[in-house]
Amino acid sequence: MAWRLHLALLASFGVACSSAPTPPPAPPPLPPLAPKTIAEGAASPVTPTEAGFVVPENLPQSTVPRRKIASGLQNPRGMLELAERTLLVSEAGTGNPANPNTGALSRLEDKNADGDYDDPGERARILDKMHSANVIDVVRRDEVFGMAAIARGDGVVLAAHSMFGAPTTIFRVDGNKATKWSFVHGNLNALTHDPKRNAWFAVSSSSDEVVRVEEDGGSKRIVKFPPLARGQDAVPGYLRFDPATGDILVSLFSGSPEGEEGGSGVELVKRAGEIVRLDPDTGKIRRAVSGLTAPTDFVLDRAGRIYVLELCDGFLDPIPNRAALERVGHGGFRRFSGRLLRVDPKRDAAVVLAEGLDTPTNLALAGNKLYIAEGMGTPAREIPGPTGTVKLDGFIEQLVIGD
Ligand SMILES: [Ca+2]
Ligand SMILES: [Ca+2]
Repeated sequence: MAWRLHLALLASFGVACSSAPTPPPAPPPLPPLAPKTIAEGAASPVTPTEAGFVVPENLPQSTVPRRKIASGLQNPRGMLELAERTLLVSEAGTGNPANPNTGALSRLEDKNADGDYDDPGERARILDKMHSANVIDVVRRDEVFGMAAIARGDGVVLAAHSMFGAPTTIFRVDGNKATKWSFVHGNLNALTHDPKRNAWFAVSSSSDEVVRVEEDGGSKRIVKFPPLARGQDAVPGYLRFDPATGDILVSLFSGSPEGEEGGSGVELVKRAGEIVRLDPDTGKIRRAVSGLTAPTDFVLDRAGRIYVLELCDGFLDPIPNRAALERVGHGGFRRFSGRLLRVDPKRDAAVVLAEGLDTPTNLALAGNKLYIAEGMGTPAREIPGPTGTVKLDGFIEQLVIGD
């Protein structure tokens, strides 16, 4: 996950700009977007095309059946289908400070072909004992950091270990082996390969940047996002190359208008999240989709439609201290209220494909199969479930999307 960082940490952990003598200046703030946010009578500086597609409050449903294919995971994040019935999965770990090295990168293989990855001998560790941390003390929400993004491009598979307020180590994965590929300052929550420029880009969530990442270390800032309409940090969480336009699409989670040190931890703003288009050559940003609540990962299909996750529909039950983890509660993000939307910007249309997801963070598309990683937070703590208290579990669901 992405999220915020102390200003002091920001100052200490700014992204290194080893290959760029002068990073481009920060662009001016994006003008306020939704007509509701513009004072009556004021001339709107936003043209309709700049506003992108605004997701309406009430969306039509077109629910697609989904199936749990892996459970008992500890904060599953990045996923990649390596072959039929074989998945590469990163787990951020438990976030338990008493046992801090619980993250992993694993190869899951459905050897008995029963449609799940839960049977004995179906999981092999590629990286083990990776550092894992819960940021309750900083953000008062149950969020775990550790192994995160997985991405493929240019004939290689990369996986990132990305800590809150610390540098990121990127590994190259070959079969059952992972070797260090790069080491970059900044919390790189997602990676994407751009075949047009033959470059790797990443979001540095805690510093609101998109950076170009080089093998063997070093990065170059492409853009630093300005604050959103209510002054909150943009918090870029995920990004994908768009082959149709050559742009990089970036989801902006939207931070708290109080900052992470103010408020109780649940002041996040509903429907303030966006997906924006970034031209990495010029740094120009345009809105593609707005009106999203806490958008996390997204993928594009061949028709240019965007499948996007919303982490939850509300922010409640903050966790003032670790002892409060013992209480049944949502822990900052309303459990089992996440959604998968399909947005078709060309047709100005959006539909709900799945709801009731439990804090979904990552998506992976393979053919017409979509994988969703869910269950963020402290594993086994008691949380409100759809029909009563359940134990928090990390799991992956799969659904099949139509043409
Ligand atoms: Ca199986
Ligand atoms: Ca099974």
